[in-house]
Amino acid sequence: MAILPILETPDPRLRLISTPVEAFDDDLRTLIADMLETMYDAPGIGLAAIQIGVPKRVLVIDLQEPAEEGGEPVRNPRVFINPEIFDPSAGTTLYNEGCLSVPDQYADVERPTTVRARWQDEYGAPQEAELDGLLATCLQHEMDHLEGVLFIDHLSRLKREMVLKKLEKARRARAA
Ligand code: GNR
Ligand code: NI
Repeated sequence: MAILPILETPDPRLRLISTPVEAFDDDLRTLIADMLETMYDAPGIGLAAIQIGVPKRVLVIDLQEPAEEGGEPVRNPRVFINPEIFDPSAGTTLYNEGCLSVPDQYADVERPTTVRARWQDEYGAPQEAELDGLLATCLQHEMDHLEGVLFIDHLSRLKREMVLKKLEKARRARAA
């Protein structure tokens, strides 16, 4: 297992369209283990393979919600291979999103509240579920990465440029 560097915007690799997984082999399971370790280390609640430079349709998500109020977070890693979403709800939810590839910047993004999703697990077995809450939001954010889309692309041009300017300012402050 390895913690890998996370690509940050404007790295052009974040704009690639990821290709479907065909081989459910040990290399895939190593990639998943590395993605989970990198996500927990960041820390983040989701990661797409392209964020570590691998243009494959592989996502990991762990919302790490405490089992009880004030309790320790309990790990619940979820793996989505070749995911698809359909039947988005008409109702939408605003969530203040962030992205490990746009570090420390947050903005409200509106997305369907619930979606149905189909995907494969790490052994290739098909899965299907209706998702809601933060899991629905996060899966939609991660699926955007598979198409080379970042959450800032959902903002108005003015808001996107404000976020990118703040990111540059934070980077300059760190370098100084
Ligand atoms: O850690 C993350 N938090 C988050 C918060 C709201 C909506 C989406 C996310 S995903 C993000 C990690 C990441 O960049 N995944 O691609
Ligand atoms: Ni992201």
